[in-house]
Amino acid sequence: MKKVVTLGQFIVKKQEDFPYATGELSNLLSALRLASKIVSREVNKAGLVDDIRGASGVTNIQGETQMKLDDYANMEFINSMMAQEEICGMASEEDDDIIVFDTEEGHNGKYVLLIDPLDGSSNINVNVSIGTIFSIYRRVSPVGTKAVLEDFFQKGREQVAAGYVVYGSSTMMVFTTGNGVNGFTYDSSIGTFCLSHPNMQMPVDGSIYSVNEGNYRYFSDGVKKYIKYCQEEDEGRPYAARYIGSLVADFHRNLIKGGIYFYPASGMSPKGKLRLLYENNPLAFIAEQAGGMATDGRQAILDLQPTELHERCPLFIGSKNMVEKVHEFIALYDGDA
Ligand code: AHM
Ligand code: MG
Repeated sequence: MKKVVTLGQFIVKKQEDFPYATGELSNLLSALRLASKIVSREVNKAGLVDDIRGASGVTNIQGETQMKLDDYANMEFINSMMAQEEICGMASEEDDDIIVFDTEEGHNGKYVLLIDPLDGSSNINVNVSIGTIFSIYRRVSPVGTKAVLEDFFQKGREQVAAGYVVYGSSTMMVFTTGNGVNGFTYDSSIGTFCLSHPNMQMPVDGSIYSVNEGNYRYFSDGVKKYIKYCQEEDEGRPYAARYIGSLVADFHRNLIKGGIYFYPASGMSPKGKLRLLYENNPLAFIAEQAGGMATDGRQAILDLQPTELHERCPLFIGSKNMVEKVHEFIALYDGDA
């Protein structure tokens, strides 16, 4: 019988591979694992909560107020990190400012966490896959002091770990600590994430393109021409168009099958839609670790210097040859703009 490796065992094993590891990162990953299980449970009964047991935001029969699922996930991840002394602060898509943990309560740790607790908001109430995206950095401010903004404004290249959880036909956690990418599928019958996708590699080429083509008229000439290229009949094209509208789910499929996801700048949103710090950077780290590529159309996402907590930037992410191809079109038709 094949030996099952649980996420817990995997984390312990990886820690043993680093002789001077203190176990702090392992603790953090374990806390994220637990919070993900709780969020997964709530996501699975989302339909029940909204349609049968009363709508979000209203008081249920026990006098408890139902929370919107994205608020619930945010609260769950914040609470789970508050219990971890390794973390000195957090940033979340759901909160305008950074969350600074109290040093007097022992939060002197060396890490900060950035998170999109429940991405794919338009899909939450319609039973379509959604996800959590997270990113961990070593702080730049001195340990023992309160976390500051600079701890969060680091280039993606500095990430210590990054991952996502996709709540799909099954729940999966995929993450990297800079030494390859591994995927774990949640077996709800035993309450455990099991290693199902060791050492994930993104195919160098693919035949799927994922973009919200409804915005086509607002895209640059380079992006428009690339979309037409995807649709031409030649050398394995036309590609299949697949767009779920949940970044994690679209990325996850392309990671496994090969493909490209892009959310470009457009006349409507000059910097695209997606957030650099807790959407693009973590997925870019995973993509590169799996042999894929992620850019803003010209430059590697991981080399961009953040200047704002919730800043947006265009994203082209996926199979290396496909991202390089879209670059050719952008360079040719959009010049230096
Ligand atoms: P959100 O953080 O509000 O959920 O927005 C991010 C999501 C991504 O998951 C998805 O790929 C994209 O927005 C879809 O946007 P659009 O509906 O404009 O295509
Ligand atoms: Mg989001």
